[in-house]
Amino acid sequence: MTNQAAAQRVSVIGLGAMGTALAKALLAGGHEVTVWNRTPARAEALVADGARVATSSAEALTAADLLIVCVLDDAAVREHLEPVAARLRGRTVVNLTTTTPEQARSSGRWARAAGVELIDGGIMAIPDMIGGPGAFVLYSGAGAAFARYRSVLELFGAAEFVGEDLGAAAMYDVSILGGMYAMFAAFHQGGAMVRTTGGTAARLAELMTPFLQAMATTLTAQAPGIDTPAEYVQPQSDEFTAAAIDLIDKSAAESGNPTELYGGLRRTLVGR
Ligand code: FVH
Repeated sequence: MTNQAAAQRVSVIGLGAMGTALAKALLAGGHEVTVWNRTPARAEALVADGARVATSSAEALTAADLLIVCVLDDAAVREHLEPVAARLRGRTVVNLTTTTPEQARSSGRWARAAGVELIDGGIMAIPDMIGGPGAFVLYSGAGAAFARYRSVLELFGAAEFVGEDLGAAAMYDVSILGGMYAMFAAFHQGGAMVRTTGGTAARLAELMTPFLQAMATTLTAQAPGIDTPAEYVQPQSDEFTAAAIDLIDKSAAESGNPTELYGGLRRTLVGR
């Protein structure tokens, strides 16, 4: 990835697997990076790459204009940011810690009161992917700050701004992950089902993968059914979809497998 951002002073708070990858991407991009981690040993490896190590979170949080926070959870974020809120006025915080949408909005309330520009982010990548072509990160919140720092944030992967509502990035994030887990659950259930016929999950994977890839390309065409339902003519009737799901449910029951997955799918897709 090429990135021509002017060198910025950036602090990274949290050097777990993901925070370390983010700090490395910033250093590789030529930025002046201060890092802090609760367990100091994790920061040492980054010194050789050019990072400066802060001795406290407060020091790191006041050492730069752009603050990247990537710790375990919302409680850890608050533990370190709220005590120094008064010293963060005018700075931009990009919180890449996974939170719920409501936690992100709640952080927005203290940030507004403190004069901090807050951007919430959802990372759609694992640490090894950071800075590579497949990685993307969802952002929401302070749009002007996002525009200002976009080229820095693009060092992590493609930067997708999804709205000024601070909860938006987290909501897109959990929705995408929900799609992934629904697919995994259906594969695990299907694997158990085909094994009752002498088949294998490995063979199912071979056959299911290209079919699901093709089905994924229909999501955009289905979106108006959710966004503007009054104008949408669905290609398959609810009766057809309900009957198809009932057939899967019956096949699961006949093979001695659980059926709760399909009841939920049916209620979501056809409302009953
Ligand atoms: N790793 C991934 O694939 C996912 C991709 C999607 C986004 N997540 C989220 O990123 C956050 C950090 O994840 P991580 O992979 O870096 O997690 P760990 O390697 O377990 O590191 C956790 C760091 O959090 C620090 N920490 C925990 N509690 C506190 C606290 N109370 N105060 C300060 N820091 C805290 C921990 O410090 P230490 O244990 O080394 O002292 C690590 O730096 C996370 O929200 C994922 O959901 C990653």
